[in-house]
Amino acid sequence: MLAFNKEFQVTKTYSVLGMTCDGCATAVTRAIQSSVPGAAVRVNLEANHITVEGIDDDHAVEQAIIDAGFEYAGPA
Ligand SMILES: [Cu+2]
Repeated sequence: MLAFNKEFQVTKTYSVLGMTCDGCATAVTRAIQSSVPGAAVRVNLEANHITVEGIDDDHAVEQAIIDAGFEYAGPA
């Protein structure tokens, strides 16, 4: 579910390694959204990037990515 809220003013892009298919993209998206309900996540598999809107907490994003089984490679 993509939720858009005008309160969401923060958009950040991160490098994430290990995502190879739509299933991976969904897993990462769900992990982040379970950590931060309402966050909007876009995944660019080719670039190994994710864009997260609505959360300004790098550590929470990192932990969600790791918990989902992928490698967090920092802000992109
Ligand atoms: Cu996959």
